[in-house]
Amino acid sequence: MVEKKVVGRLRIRFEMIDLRYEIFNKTSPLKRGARGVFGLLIILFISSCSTEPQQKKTTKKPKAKIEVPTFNADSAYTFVAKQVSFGPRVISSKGWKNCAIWLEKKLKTYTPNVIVQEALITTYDGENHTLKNIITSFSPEKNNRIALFAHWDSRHIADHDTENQNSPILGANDGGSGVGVLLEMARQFSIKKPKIGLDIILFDAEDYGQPENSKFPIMQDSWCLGSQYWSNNPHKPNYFARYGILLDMVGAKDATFRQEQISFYYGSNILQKVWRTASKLGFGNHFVYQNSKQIVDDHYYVNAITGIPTIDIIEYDPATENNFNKHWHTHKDDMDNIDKNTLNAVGQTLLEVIYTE
Ligand code: AHN
Ligand code: ZN
Repeated sequence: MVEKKVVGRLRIRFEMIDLRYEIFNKTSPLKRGARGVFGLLIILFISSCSTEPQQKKTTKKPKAKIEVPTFNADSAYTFVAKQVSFGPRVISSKGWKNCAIWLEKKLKTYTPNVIVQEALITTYDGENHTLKNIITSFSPEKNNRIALFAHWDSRHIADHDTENQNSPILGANDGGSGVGVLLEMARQFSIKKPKIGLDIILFDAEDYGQPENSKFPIMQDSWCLGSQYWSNNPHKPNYFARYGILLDMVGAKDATFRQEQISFYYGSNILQKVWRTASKLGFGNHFVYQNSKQIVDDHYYVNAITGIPTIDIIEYDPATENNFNKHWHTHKDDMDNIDKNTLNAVGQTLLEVIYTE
């Protein structure tokens, strides 16, 4: 029954097609002539349209070339040295207090829009502290914005050193370098205003994470306390940025950066943009087209909590056991661990990305 019905319908359809075919072929000569004239008109119309863009091209003004400022690596280096001069920047310590005062003051010379966000935290060792996230905004009224992140604290212990493991480190590279690059960028933004809005967010208490041999009960999410707080409590209600870039350990000699897993998962297009820009500028020796394993860093919390796609530019050293910089979490992470060429590669790449947005 069903089959018959279908066959019947099919037959009707075929018949209709036949009918249309016949009508088409049996059109009167008058109708065919009219169709020819109409076709000619269409061809004339299309050809007149197609010449239009060419005419426009010749009268169009050449697009103004965007002047991207030159990153000053000497200035960035000085900013790293200044932070290190305060000593270790461990939460609640003297060096940390003085550095916070200096950072706020320095950033206020570039824009009045500087906020110090404070929050009570308890670290894995049961201590209570008030953290300070230092947040600077350029063109805060703009919706089209990018967020730049780094952590400004330094580690309270040297758990990867062979000596003096219980004393805090200077963190020239781990802490100082990312902030140094961002301070120099802030200086550039104050000289030449980019088209887009920018937020420079310096996280506190990134590096107070629980060490492997800790005698305290295991605490989840003991690292990145400043970024966790900010992600849950952004400095502005409903804050959003198109994307974010985190800088961590961006100052060591011959440092290489790989495409880190979490960054790739949340922001592969940003990774491509940054890596492509770096190779265009001749920094392909630093920005290597290779993947690296996932690193739980501030960008992980920003991605997971805020939904702002954020990448991490972080040194990857295949020669070390932990794949971080060879002086990672040791007392050798001092100014001797900082190289202006690396600061420049990162800073100039980011300026190019930002000013061409
Ligand atoms: C961990 O070692 C879990 N994350 C690396 C994040 C980090 C530490 N960045 C700088 N210091
Ligand atoms: Zn660290």
